[in-house]
Amino acid sequence: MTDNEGTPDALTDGFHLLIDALKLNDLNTIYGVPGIPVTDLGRMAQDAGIRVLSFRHEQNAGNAAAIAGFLTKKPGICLTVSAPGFLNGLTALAHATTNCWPMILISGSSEREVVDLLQGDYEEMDQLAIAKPLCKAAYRILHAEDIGIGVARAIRSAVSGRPGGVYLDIPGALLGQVMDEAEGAKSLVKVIDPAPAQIPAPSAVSRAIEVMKGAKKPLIILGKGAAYAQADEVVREFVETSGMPFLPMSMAKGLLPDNHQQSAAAARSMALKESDVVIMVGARLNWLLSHGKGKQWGDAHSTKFVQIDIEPREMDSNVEIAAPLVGDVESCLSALLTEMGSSWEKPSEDWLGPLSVKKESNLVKMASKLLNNSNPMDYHAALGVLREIIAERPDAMLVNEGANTLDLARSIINMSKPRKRLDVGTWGVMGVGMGSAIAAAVETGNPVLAIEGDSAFGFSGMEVETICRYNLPVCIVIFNNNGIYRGTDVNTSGGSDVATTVFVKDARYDQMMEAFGGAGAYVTSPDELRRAVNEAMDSGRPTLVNAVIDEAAGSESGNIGSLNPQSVVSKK
Ligand code: OXT
Ligand code: ADP
Ligand code: MG
Repeated sequence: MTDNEGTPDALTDGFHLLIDALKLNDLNTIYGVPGIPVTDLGRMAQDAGIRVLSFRHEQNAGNAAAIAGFLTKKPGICLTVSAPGFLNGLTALAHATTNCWPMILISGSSEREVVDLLQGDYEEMDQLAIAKPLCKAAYRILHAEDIGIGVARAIRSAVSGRPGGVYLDIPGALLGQVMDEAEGAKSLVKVIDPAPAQIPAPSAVSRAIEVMKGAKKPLIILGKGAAYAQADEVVREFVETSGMPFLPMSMAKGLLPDNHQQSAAAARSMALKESDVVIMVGARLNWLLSHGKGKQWGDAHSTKFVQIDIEPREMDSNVEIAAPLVGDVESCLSALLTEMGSSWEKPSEDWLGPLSVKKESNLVKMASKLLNNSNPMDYHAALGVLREIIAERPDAMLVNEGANTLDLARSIINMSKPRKRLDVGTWGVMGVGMGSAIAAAVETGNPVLAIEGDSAFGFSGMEVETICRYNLPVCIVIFNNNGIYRGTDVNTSGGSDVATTVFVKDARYDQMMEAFGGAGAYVTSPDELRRAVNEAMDSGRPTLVNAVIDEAAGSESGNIGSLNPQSVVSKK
């Protein structure tokens, strides 16, 4: 190509256009694993000032991108190679979609001509077709001049309405396609107002107010959609103006401090069972809330629901919603506040009094358990220590997965700021821990405490090398009870294999961190645990604390043992 004077025109290519399109939209971090055909893309992105974090497995990179989406309201970017790398990333993309977090999985792929004739290309797979049912939207870009619009479409799909995961298919040849640099620059799109406010209809607001006014025992449930919305001030104002007790779902903890007077978290069962009107704010009536019916809700099917959600199809998903309020959390709560005015009648002591008695009794029961100084430690003894450490560091990020390790940490460790608690989410999925910890450190710059069951940690444990490589301020505490739920199961067949839930006894996970230059600690008492974790959180040095937990202390599946099907046939 030449211009009028005969000098060569400046050229660009697919690599540069993709990088420029991401940067133009302030997407400045990529989580991924390099390889054909995206190795140079990662190198060039790094060279262009994007932070490119290379992981040891795509699922962990994808989980990092998913959490980055939750924390920032911008799509987290995960970059993978074709077929196997793509599939490794796909679980995380589905996880992001299920949790309503924005994420874009960008995967290199083989050429259409070869894939569609099934001619056996290197890592051949019809990735677009496979991704489609597992995410919110899936696109393929075939021409360099479409990269700008393709990336824009992916961003808008990920963050607008109910957020979710988007797949972007990048055939290898696209990256090498060449076009005029000026034309290329013109083809890029800066997405304007990617997640527009969604204002609720005035009639829907009035209906909600009427239902709220009729309540004798109202309850607010805050979900991780409310945390995602970053409408923290309005949420606080709504809760405090209403005077209603509130329950935070796991990742909504800290939206208002857990020690807030109106928190009913320590009287959860009573609050759910006895409330007559429940205002759902960015939370779904899924399995985590017993689908809004049954014993947990007092069996009478008399609870009336007001539901605030950006997704209209969420309404009536499980039970009738008396007052659907479709819109974003900030707009809906602001509209409610306007109608409530300054003289809103707060709930009566007939409701708040007994609730607070129940709450106090659970708090007292809990307090005594936390002082347990047993050796080996039980969950309460160890979590009592970590609770203090988090209380002293309100800005620290808390990552949490496991079964007992998850359920007990959720109720024991108070959160005092929004979006500080990251856990297994809607699927209860193990393996999100290290991806979440890495993204938490990268996106916030704050110290991270990852409280991990020994099984949970194993799903993404190799990323300790990644944590050391990038020198991230992550302290992992492994609750080592020698297995899944407990380390005490026996193989009843009499064979020599250990039981299916049991691991190598007294494994030295701490040495994994030491192998890569981080600090390891092996602790058996609350005092040793306190010392090791404080030192790690203060120094910011990558650390793994192997906390020995009584192998008999846990229960099957933690708090959700009732979900296990029971066999009625006795074989012996
Ligand atoms: O009101 P009542 O009296 O009822 O009391 C409640 C509260 O009021 C009270 N409370 C308090 N009291 C005092 N003070 C305070 N501050 C306080 N706060 C609350 O405490 C009780 C309980 O309150 P809570 O927790 O709020 O309420 P509850 O009833 O538990 O809430 C219900 C739920 C459903 C909302 C809640 O339980 C919840 O969110 N659960 C999430 C559960 C979950 O997702 N679990 C993870 C999955 S389990 C299983 O699937 C596992 N696997 C299989 C597997 C998975 N998941 N993924 C993949 C990819 N492959 C396989 C595996 C392999 S777990 C697992 C590994 C497990 O082993 P580990 O070694 O990792 O872990 P360990 O178990 O430690 O060994
Ligand atoms: P939890 O597990 O904490 O109960 P869920 O993930 O089940 O939370 O529910 C989150 C809900 O929040 C989803 O239904 C989602 O559509 C909704 N949501 C996400 N972002 C917003 C927003 N900005 N405004 C309103 N609703 C939102
Ligand atoms: Mg365990």
